[in-house]
Amino acid sequence: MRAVLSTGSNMEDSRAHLASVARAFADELVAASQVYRTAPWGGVEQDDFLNQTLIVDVDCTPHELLARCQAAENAAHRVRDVRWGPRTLDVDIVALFDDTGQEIFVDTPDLIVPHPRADQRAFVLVPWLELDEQATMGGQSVQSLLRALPSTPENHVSPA
Ligand code: PH2
Ligand code: MG
Ligand code: MG
Repeated sequence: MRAVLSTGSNMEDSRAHLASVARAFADELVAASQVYRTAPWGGVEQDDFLNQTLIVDVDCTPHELLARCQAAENAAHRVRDVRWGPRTLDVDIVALFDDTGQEIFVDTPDLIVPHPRADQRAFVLVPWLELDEQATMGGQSVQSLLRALPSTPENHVSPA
């Protein structure tokens, strides 16, 4: 199964926190985008984030992958308090594809894939497009999803 992961951090040593995820998936890593500096999305006043997108090929179920993403967050001492607020490390599953390239959809109480808000987030779409210009999600091209976003401050993304 191929997974598109979005990593983000705006607390402590954000670069190191992002790097910890690439390290945790080192043997399965297909591609890693550059690190982007991104304005906080979601209306909570907080520091800018660093965001990166990783593509990994893993041999496990979606929920096992979720557990690995949460283990990486826990290793960064992630605390869950403010929704869309500051965090040491967030590792989100953006999209999943089977070995023939067919998109995998998951809709369970603890995991929904594709990520329900990824299509609204330039900080997810821009790094993903860097890795795969032809990327699709929910049957739509990621390029068209990005073009549909307004150029508001919260969609501001630039190489870090
Ligand atoms: N994550 C959030 C909320 N807002 N904004 C940016 N720029 N980057 C993020 O990773 C991010 C966010 C909740 O997961
Ligand atoms: Mg998130
Ligand atoms: Mg998350």
